[in-house]
Amino acid sequence: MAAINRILIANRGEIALRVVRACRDLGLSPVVVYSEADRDSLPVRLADAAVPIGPPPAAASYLDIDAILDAARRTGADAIHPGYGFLAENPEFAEAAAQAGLVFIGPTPEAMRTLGDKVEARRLMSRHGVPIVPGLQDRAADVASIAEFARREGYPILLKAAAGGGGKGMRAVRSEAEIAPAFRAARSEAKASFGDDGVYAEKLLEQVRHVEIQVIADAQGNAVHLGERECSLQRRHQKLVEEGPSSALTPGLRARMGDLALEVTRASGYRNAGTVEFLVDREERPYFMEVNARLQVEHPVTEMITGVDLVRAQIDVARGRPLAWRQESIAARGWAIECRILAEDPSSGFRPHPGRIAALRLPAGPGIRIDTALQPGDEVSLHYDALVAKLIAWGADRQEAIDRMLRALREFVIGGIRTTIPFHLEVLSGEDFRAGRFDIGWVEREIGRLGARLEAGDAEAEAAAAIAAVAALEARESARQAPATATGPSPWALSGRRALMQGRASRPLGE
Ligand code: MV4
Repeated sequence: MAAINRILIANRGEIALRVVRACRDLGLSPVVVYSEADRDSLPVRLADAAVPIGPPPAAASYLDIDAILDAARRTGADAIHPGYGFLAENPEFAEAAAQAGLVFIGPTPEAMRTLGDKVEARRLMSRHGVPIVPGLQDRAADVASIAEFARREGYPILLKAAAGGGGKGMRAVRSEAEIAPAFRAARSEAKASFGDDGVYAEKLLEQVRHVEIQVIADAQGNAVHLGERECSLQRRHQKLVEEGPSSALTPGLRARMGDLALEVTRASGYRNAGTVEFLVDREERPYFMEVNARLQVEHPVTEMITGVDLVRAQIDVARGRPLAWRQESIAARGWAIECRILAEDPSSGFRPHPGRIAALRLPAGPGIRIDTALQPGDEVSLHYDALVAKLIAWGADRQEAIDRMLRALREFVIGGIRTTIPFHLEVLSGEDFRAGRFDIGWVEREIGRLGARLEAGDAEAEAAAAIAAVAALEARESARQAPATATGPSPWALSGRRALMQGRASRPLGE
């Protein structure tokens, strides 16, 4: 048992705040590191201590291992939570933390290394009877070995970086003539992104769904799975909507994939919360893709349907406690959907849209959870991920979850930047989503049609944001002059501006 009293959070934004809250719930002391861009952020305000570690670029702050370990030492932290992204899946960081006497809240460096090498992970899983996509057993030595594989399996094939993951450095190949240039491009991209030019080939699966299984494993070798999340609605490997359960799974397939995920966990000696990623084809066959050896952005979907606090579970297994559950004690209840609210403009090809938050109205009410560190006045910069909030809706069934999500999206106002809220409104009110009719290519195929509808709605959305900004100022003003409001016009009277706002909120969708 490793005693943990103070956790240093090596991250920022909503996930830093999520871990701060878990620490409070557990009676532990949260400390954060922050870059100059995040000095006034909510996690910095709410932590027991906050240590500046450098200028805004991540390479000079959130990726600076020495600065982070130094902050841990100076604040007397005994553990490190890496969140997701940045150093979360860096075995050198996990190792350096252990060397410094800190508990790393994540997998062992060995498991991280095994799972980080896709060729090695595929071989291991194949030995354990986990289905993998037909592909090369080794890194490709030359064009000829790829051509031979493709002649055997047929086109199209997909070149992947051995050190890759999350879709980086992949190249689809549809004929023999394309192999040589694709191989060259994939190698140099892999080298540049991962410092390792190893590339291998798989058969390319098309019209598939991305379904992932959440697992949690302790240091004693116990593991349970917490069901699946459907993550097919994505664009350029940025997930946009996730839900659980997946409407693509039958009870039989769900049970089988749960067992497979546990086999993957055992085979790799995994400890920590983790996600086993599969593609599921139209014949309902699952294929192991990779393990995400960290807490994931979309973990609240699973928390909402199982009631399990995954960050708490991570901390508990890291300090050596055995899992509090057996598989039979885990039950999924109802349906949860997450919309990733990004500072990107969906009407212009998801162009990043930085800016100052001029107004903020967060939705609430039955079944709604929001994970965000956003505060009015915050500057959304280009230095980091565009994710500004995660909106999660729970319902007793899928229909209720969708309806609550739509209600919350209509309440949500973020003034000063453009966001993906209009995109989510269009998707969730559309026929395909309601019918569960989508695959990993859906957003790319539909974005043209969606874009046209979004442009039409833009002027209105922008006006609403500006109005919210004015309304927020007025509300503060009238609160300060409390007696005057009794005689003056009621702040709740339907002024022209308020009426306009409500008009936007009640506009029927899909027009
Ligand atoms: C694939 C694939 C099709 N065939 N492998 C992307 C993320 C990484 N974990 C693996 N990825 C894919 N691997 C074969 N053999 C398609 C993808 C893929 C994808 C997977 C899940 C969710 C979205 C995706 C978008 C594009 C490609």
